[in-house]
Amino acid sequence: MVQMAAMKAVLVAVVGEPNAGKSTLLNAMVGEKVGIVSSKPNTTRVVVRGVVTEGEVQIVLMDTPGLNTSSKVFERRLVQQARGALAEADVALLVWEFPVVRGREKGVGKVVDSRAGEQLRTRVEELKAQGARTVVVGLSKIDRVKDKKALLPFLAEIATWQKELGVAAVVPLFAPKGDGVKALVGELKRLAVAGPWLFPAGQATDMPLPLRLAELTREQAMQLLEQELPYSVGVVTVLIEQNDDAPWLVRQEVLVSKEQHKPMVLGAGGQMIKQIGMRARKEMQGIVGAGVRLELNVRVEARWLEREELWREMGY
Ligand SMILES: Nc1nc2c(ncn2[C@@H]2O[C@H](COP(=O)(O)OP(=O)(O)OP(=O)(O)O)[C@@H](O)[C@H]2O)c(=O)[nH]1
Ligand SMILES: [Mg+2]
Repeated sequence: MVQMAAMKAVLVAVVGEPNAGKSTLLNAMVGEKVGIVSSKPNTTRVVVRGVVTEGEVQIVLMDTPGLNTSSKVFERRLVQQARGALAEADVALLVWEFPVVRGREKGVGKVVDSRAGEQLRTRVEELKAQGARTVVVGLSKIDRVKDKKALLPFLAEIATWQKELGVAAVVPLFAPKGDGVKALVGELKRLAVAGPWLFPAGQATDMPLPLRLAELTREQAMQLLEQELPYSVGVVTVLIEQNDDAPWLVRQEVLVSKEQHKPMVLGAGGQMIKQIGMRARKEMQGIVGAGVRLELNVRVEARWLEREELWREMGY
């Protein structure tokens, strides 16, 4: 038991461009799938909190939708959410995909973009202007830089302005493999201040279970569906029946905004929805620690992306 008086905490907003690797990093730090991940940008739609408790320190991470501007009502809402998390946080963790460019000579492959330092500085300045106090930079996808020595001039360049801009640490990461994750947790722990924990030790997230399970289905839809379809899909959990000695029953509705999208989500002979369901069910079992029977119904809900009451139903 940690004595109340010894407790420390830090509230961290995880921010960055769409597809930078924020949710992957959050999951790696928490050690459990909290946020969903796909290779398509704008996967995260809701501020997801993940909790890391180590020793006397609790780090609360708020995963945010990628910060980009958009005129669409729904996407504007995502930008607002990310800004809100930033204002609330003690630390902004900027997940920044390390820029690589194709080498000029044949066969050189990808090399560090020489403008990387300048680009990062601009990004940090933007964050400060948006109200970030302390910034920690996670250099994500560092596995794409084959020759790590090529990073040295970049790191030397950022060292010249790092202090002045309030950047507490810069940590190279390959989150899917876990590289750099411990170091990053260590840096965030150093920024914690005396104060009570927000969550009991052992709790990984405060996401309500229906939303968490809906997100797992949406993750598979994001990964398996092509083109514009993933973005028009919403998932609502309508029933969770917890059973002691039988599989749990989870019933969900998969919403699409157009009639012609429905057969695409179902797939030929129902193959697509079956795939989505099978994969989501596996993930769900890992989280609830019991067998799950998953029922999915595809429903056309015209323009759900523009209807706030439906976002609320989904937990956004
Ligand atoms: N090669 C490589 N890929 C990564 C790394 N981290 C994440 N990815 C991949 O990058 C893609 C995007 O990852 P996400 O974690 O969903 O990115 P995000 O920043 O949360 O994206 P949004 O929620 O859309 O803003 C996925 O395909 C990940 O598997 C990394 O360190 N190296
Ligand atoms: Mg994400």
